[in-house]
Amino acid sequence: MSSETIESDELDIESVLGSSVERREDPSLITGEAEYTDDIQRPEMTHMAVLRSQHGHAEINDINTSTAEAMDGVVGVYTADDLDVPGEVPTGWLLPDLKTPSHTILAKDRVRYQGDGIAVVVAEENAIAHDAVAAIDVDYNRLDAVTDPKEAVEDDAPVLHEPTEDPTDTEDDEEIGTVPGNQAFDWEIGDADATDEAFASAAHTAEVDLENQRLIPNPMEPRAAMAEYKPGTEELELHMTSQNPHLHRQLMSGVLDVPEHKIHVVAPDVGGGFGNKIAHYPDEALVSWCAKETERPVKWTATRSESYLTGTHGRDHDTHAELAMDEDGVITGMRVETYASMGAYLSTFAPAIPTYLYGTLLSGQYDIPAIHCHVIGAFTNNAPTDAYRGAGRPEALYVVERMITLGAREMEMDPAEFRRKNFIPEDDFPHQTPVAVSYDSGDYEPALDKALDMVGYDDLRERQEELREEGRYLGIGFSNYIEACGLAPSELAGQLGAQAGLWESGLVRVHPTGKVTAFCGTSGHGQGHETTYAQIVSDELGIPYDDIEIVEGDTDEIPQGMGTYGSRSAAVGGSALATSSQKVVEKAKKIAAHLMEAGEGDIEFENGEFSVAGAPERSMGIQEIAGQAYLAHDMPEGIEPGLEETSFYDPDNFVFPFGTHVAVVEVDPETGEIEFENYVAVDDVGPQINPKIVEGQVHGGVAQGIGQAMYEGAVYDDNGQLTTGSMQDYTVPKAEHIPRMETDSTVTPSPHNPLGVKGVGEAGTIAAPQAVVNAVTDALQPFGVDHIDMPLSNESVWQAVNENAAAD
Ligand code: MCN
Repeated sequence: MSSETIESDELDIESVLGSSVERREDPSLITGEAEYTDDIQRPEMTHMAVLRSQHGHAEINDINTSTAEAMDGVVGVYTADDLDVPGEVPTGWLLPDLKTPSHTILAKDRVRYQGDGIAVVVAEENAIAHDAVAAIDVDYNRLDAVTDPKEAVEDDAPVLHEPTEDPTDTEDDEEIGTVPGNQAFDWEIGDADATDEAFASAAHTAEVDLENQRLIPNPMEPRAAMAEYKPGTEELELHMTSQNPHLHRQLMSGVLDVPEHKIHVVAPDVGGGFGNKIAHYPDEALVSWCAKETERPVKWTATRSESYLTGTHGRDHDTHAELAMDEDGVITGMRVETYASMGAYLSTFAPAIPTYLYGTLLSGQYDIPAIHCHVIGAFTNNAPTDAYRGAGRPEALYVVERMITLGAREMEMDPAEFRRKNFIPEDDFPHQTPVAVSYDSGDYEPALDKALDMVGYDDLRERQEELREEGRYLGIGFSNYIEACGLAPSELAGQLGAQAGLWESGLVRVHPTGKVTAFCGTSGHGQGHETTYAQIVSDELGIPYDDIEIVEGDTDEIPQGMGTYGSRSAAVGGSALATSSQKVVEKAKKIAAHLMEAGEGDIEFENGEFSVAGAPERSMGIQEIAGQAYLAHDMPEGIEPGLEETSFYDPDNFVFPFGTHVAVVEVDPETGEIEFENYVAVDDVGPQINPKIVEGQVHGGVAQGIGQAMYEGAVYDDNGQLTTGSMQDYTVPKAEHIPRMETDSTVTPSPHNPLGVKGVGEAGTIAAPQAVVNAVTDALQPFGVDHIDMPLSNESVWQAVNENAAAD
C-alpha cells in the first residue's frame, strides 16, 4: 500500500497527523542549498589530515616528521608526544567485567588496526596537509595480527592489549583473576540450567553455525569536523557530522577538559549516518585540539578511504545456535553462543551492542520458555565496531529467524505455520521474555496473514512444486522480526551500564505572532524530522503546519538532548514535543478562561480553538492567545507572561515494532544467481505520523538489509589489511540490486508514549537479511542446502549447491 504525498497547503488540521505531507527538508537538500560540514568556510581556516597506520598491528620505533614540517604551507605537525589532551577516547557503556584498554587520541608506541592515527598535519590547504602526511616517515616493527573474534581469544593468538585484573573480583576474593588480553568481556543472559533441561528433554533439535559478517557503513557524506577556538572567551565551536551533538559535547568536554558550557557543537546538514556518526572518534578531538593549539579554524573531512578504514564498522559475529522442540514442534528452548569482534579498541557504545541490544531480543516473536545466550567480546586487529543500522538487533533476529526456519525444516512443517504455532499469543501482552525485556504490545498473526495474502502464498507453494519439476528453483523466505527501539528509558539503561540518560528534551515556543519554533534534542540526518515533528506539534496545538519550524542539532539553541539513533526520535523526541505542546495548551487554556471570563473547567479545546462549553460563539484561537500572553496586559493571577514550555520525556519502556517480511527469489543452481521475484514488507510501527516517510524508511532499510544478505562484507587479510577499502571492492547496493517492494502495515499502538508510535528507522535492515537467506535456502532445499553465510555471492551459492549432492 503506497500513499501519495500531499503538499502542505492541502493539509487539514484534523488529519495533519497521519498525512503523507511532502518532506519539507528536501528542496534545500536536492537543490544544493544544504550546508554540510565540509561546505563551511572561515577566514584563516586551515585543514587537517591524519597519518594512519598502514599496518594492522605494529610497534612504532620512530616517527620522522622533519620533511613534512619543512613543507611550504604546513602550519604544524603533531604526534602523540605533542598532544597534551588530558582524556582518551571514551567508552560510554560499561559491562560488569569489561576491559577498557587505553585508547589515546593518537597511537603512541603501537598501532592496532590499519587506520589507527599516528600523526596529524595542519596546513593552509587540504592538499598540502595530505602531501605532508605522505612525507612523514614511520619506522614500524610489524607484529602478527588476528582479525577473527573466535581466534582472538585462543591462547596462541597475537595479543592486542595486556591482561588485566578481573574487575568483578574484589579484595575478599581469594585470588584476583585476570581477563585475558584480547577478551573484552564474557557476558551471558537467560537461564542456562533451564535451557539445558529443555535440550535434555527435547524431541527434536536444530542447530547452525553462522557468521554475521562485518559491515562498513557508507553514508553519503563522510565524517567531517570544523573547529574554531576563541582564546578571548575560551570557547570551542565545533561543527561536525554528528547524530548526537549534545553527547559529543559532553564527551568532548571530558576528553579535552574544557567545560561543557564552553563548547558549542553544531550538526549542520548531515548526509546520513546509519549509526556511523554516534561514536566519539579521535578525529574530532584532534581537530579541536589543533584549533586550540594553532588558534586558527581547522577543518577535517575524511576521504572515502579513511571512512572505510576508520569509521566504526558493524556486526562481525560468529555464532553457534541451537533450538529445542517437543514432538509437536512447540519450541522449548534456544541456546546461543557468540563471539563478537570489538575491533582494536572499544568504541563509545560498542559494549552494549552484542550484549543488551542482542541477547535481549533472542525470543523474537516467539513464546520460548528457556533461552540462554553467551557472548564473548574480543579485541581484534580491525577497525572498532559500534552501532550500524539496527545495532545488535539485526544480529539477534538473523539468529532467531534462521533457527526458526531450520526448526520448521526439522519438523517438516510449513515455515509460516511453524511460526504461527510458536507466536506469543495476542492476549499475552505485556509479555515477559526469558531474556530480560518485557514486550509492551504485539499482535503477530495479522501481519503474517497480510504478508501471506500479499505474496499469494498458497499459489506460490504450488508454483514452487511445478517449477521444481522443470528444474527451476523458487524460494520463499520469511522474516518475522521484532525490535526494541525508542532507546530510553534512562533508569533501565542505567541498570544495564549506560553512562548517560536516554530521555529526550523538547521545547515548544509559541511566538507573539502565533508562529511556533519547536526545538528537540534529537538530531535528524535524513529521517525527515522537520516534517514529522511539525506534524506532531501542529496536531497538538491546532496551529497550521506551515506556521511551525523545527530546530535540531545545535547545543546552544536546544537545552539538552540525547540524539538520533536506536529509532528513538519519533517515540522519545516526538513525545517530548507532544508533551511540551500539551503544557502550552494547558497554559493557554488558563489565559483563555481568564480573557473570556469563564471557569477553566468550562473551556474546551479543539483544533486550535478555545471555546466556552455550551457557548461556542465565545472562542479564541491559540495564536491570538499567544499574542495576549506576551502582551501580558491582562494575565490570570500567578501565570507568567510568555507561551513556551519544555519537557524532558523519559518513557517506562522501549517500544517493540514488529512485522513480517517475505522475500521471493529464484535461484539458478548452475550459476548461483539469485533473482528477486517479489519482496513484501508488512510493518507495525504503531500509528504512522507520515506514512510516506515510514515507507521511505522501510525501503531504505530493506535496501541495506539486502545489501548485507547479498553484497556487502568487510574482508581483512591475515595481516589486518582491509582488502575491501573502497567502493570498487565493497559493493554498496545500488538501485538495480533492489527488487520491487510492496509495503503495508498493521497498527498496534505502544502503550508507552502519548503518540502510541514505535520506531521505523531500522525495521527494514533488521528484517531483510534473513528473509533473503531463508528464501535462498528454501529454493535450494532439494539440494540439501540448510545454510549459506552472507553475503550470498553467486560463488557461495554455487558452492553450497555443489557441496550438497542431494539434488533429486
Ligand atoms: N515515523 C513516523 N511514524 C512512526 C514512526 C516514525 O512517521 N510511527 C517517522 C519519524 O517521525 C521520523 C522517521 O519516521 O521522521 C524515522 O523515525 P524513527 O523510527 O523514530 O527513527 P529516528 O528518526 O530516530 O532515526 C534513526 C534511525 C536509525 S537508528 C538509523 S541507523 C537510520 C534511520 O533512522 N539512519 C538513517 N534512517 C535513516 N534514514 C536516512 N535517510 N539516513 C540515515 O542515516
